[in-house]
Amino acid sequence: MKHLAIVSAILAMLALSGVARSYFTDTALSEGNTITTGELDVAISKDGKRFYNELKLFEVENLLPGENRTVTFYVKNRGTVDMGRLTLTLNVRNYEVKMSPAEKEVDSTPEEGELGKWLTLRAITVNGRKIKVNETLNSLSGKAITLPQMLKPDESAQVEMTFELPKEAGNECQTDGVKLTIRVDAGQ
Ligand SMILES: [Ca+2]
Ligand SMILES: [Ca+2]
Repeated sequence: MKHLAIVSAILAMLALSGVARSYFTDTALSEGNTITTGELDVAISKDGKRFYNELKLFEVENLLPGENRTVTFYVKNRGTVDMGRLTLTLNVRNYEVKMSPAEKEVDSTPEEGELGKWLTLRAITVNGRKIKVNETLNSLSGKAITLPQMLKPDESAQVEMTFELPKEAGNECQTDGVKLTIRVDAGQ
């Protein structure tokens, strides 16, 4: 009986020391961790220096049949994300600037311009790399044209668009105009 009492006393001591035990400990802590999303921001410029989200880029005047004109502008990645896809979409609105006497004889629609039926986007050149387009502005209106260019953050590209009024264009598009809206869409 005495033997058993000693054993249980030892067990009780062990249990007590378990509650009060003390070892070295250590902890590492990391606070303030965040996950945010990047910014995709495309901008345009006339001179490649100052970039804007909205900007009129060019005005072409006194174009004659048989002539072509090239306009130049710049597109920049102002965000923090690589741009893997860049497209241009033209929206074309035709108008009559006025009805010249020669035009009146062949144009029966004084409210509606005819220039976009003839005016042709020959090519787009991006950083010296030319893509042939060869479509009239009316047929291009609303279609996205993919540019052969990727842009890393802070990179910009020079874009040239060459327009031509074919020599076959007749008097119906004398003193006509097109208003072009160019939308630049960028994607990852
Ligand atoms: Ca007309
Ligand atoms: Ca006309």
